[in-house]
Amino acid sequence: MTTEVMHSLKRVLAQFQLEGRLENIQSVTTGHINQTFLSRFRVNGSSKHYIHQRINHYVFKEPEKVMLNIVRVTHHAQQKILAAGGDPARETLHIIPTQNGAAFCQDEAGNYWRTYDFIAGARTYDQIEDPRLAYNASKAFGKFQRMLSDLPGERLFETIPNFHHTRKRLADFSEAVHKDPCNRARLVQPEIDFVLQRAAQASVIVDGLANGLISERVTHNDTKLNNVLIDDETGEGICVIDLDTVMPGSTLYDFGDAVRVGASTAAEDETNLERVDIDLTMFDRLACGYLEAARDFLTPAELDFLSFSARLLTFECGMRFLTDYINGDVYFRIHREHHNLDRCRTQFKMILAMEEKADRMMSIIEKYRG
Ligand code: ADP
Ligand code: GN1
Ligand code: MG
Repeated sequence: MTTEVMHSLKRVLAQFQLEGRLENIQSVTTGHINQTFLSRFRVNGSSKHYIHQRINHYVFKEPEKVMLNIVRVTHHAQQKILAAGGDPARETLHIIPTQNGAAFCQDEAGNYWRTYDFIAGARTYDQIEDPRLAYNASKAFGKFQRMLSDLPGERLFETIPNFHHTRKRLADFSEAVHKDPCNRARLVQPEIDFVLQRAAQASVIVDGLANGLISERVTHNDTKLNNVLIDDETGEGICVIDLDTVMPGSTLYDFGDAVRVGASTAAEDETNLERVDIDLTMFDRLACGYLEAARDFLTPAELDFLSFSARLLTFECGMRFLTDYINGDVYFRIHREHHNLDRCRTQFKMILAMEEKADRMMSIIEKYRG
């Protein structure tokens, strides 16, 4: 971190109600969207940590609305956790207010910042290999949906409009191919064809939501397993984090996206595609954990589409990576050349594997749907 960045970070931190004397700040590098920092303060001889995040203003055009949603969602979660005899300090995010009592502040360049208490004794895993942890992480998402199923008040803001509107994502993709601003479309014709062959799938869940077959609910919408903090000692999924996209959606988005990442045998950006497959043991654990928490509030239509949702969300994400590659990598943070194309290819390889194992995935859902 340069001294200049450090100085501006210190000015940002001074805007929040933090206890003690700052000892250290470091960057947390997981995640493709926000910028996250971990700070350590000295308070009466012991250490206290905080998480500071610069909200990605390109992705979240209205950060105020993001924070209004998060305030409501965490407040509701705190009450539910207390009522259930849990520990709200570990089981949901806690926003640290600014000196003026606001949930966020702006720096001199106009960037938006927020601070959370750091939840200690737990960590996130970019790739989960232990089936028990996959079960626990998936169950945490089910419990999260349940906790928010009676969120009072108005509909939450859509922090990214049409975030999982797969048909609109397909339209954005077609537009990118048509405009081809970086002359990259010629490099990805097989991937473009792959999308076009599956274009009809893009309408399944959006049409279901529009005609009432599938219920709209408050969902997380970004359920990579690394958005669950796993307790270091018990291995339980204690807290669902990364709440920027909590908004009206479908439970199918959350389950499908958790499978996309959690049941893959390889990293999202693996370049050796032979390593990429769907691990049915992991899929079994994800389905079991999620359904244990969510089975009794899901409708038969939602249960019917669970297996398909994994394919659809993988398709949508692969198409988004491809669109961003064609557009010149303007959305997802990349760490090497062609990174978004590598990510796209793993998603498409996962789809082929899921298409091949569709019947077995269906039987696993049947086993747990009750
Ligand atoms: P992104 O949107 O970039 O994925 P996240 O909100 O998921 O950002 O945060 C990035 C990482 O920071 C997480 O994977 C987790 O390891 C860590 N983290 C975030 N919030 C907390 C918290 N309150 N306590 C502990 N660790 C956290
Ligand atoms: C982004 O923020 P992060 O890294 O958890 C993206 C998700 C994608 C994911 C792919 C707001 O998630 O939608 O599925 O990358 N988040 C946003 O890895 O676009
Ligand atoms: Mg995250």
